[in-house]
Amino acid sequence: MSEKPHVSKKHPRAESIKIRERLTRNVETNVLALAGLIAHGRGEAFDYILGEETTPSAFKAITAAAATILLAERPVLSVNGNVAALCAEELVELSKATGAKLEVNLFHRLSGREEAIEGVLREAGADEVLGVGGSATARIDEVFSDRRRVDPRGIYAADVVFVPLEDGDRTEGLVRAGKRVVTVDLNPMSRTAQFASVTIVDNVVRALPLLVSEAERLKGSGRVELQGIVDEFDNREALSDAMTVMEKRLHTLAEKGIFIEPYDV
Ligand code: PTJ
Repeated sequence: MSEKPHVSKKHPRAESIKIRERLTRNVETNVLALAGLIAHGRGEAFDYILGEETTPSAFKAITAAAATILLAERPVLSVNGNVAALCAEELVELSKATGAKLEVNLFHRLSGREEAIEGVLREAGADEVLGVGGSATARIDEVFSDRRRVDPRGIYAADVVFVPLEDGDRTEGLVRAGKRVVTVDLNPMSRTAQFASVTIVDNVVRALPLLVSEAERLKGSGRVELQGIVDEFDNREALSDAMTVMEKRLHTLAEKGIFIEPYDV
């Protein structure tokens, strides 16, 4: 086990360091792929530029995401190592609030990882976890990585798939296969962010609790109201807003050059 460094609560990056420690521990338990650490670093860089808070347009996307999942007939929440490490409880809560199934689907299908992730989800309260071991027997031809192997009861049959913190081509493949895709991605320029039906440009750590409470709030609503929310949402606008927030923030900071205040030790 790696040693845990002492980090003062007053450290200005204490939260971010705690999350990194959690991810590192999850590499040791086989939940997180090593590449997951690199993916997180990329996300953090975008979060820094975004201002590390949920923007109003990300919140709109969260509401549209909740409505999309609630409207689905066969929704599935796809779980990889990073989201399992960061938000297992919220994924289980979202699954219970919406009736969506949980399926492990990995880019790096290394031995023991699916079972390790299943363990984390079950510990967080999941009753059923699809996609583990021999159960990923179906194949989505439109997807070009190992992620094409899916559970026939889950992603294969799904009409809506939630794929938070995702890599490259899969979203495109799922959309080509006729599914609606909801994602959370801090990089509004990624292929996933660009091809999804609903992209929440936010950190999963902030977005998932909000998504659960929006799903809880909306679950008693009628289909017409939910459909209205979905129809009103425009992903192009959401991505454009996220990029504009980043551009404006960089512009404001660029005018100052030095903007960080020293902190009291
Ligand atoms: O567990 P596996 O084997 O399925 O692998 C999962 C990873 C994430 C390693 C794999 O899918 C991958 O390599 O992903 P990418 O291509 O690095 O894409 C991850 C995307 O998520 C990038 O656009 C990051 O900016 C974004 N991201 C990283 N951390 C966060 C994030 N978005 C939201 N919240 C985060 N905490």
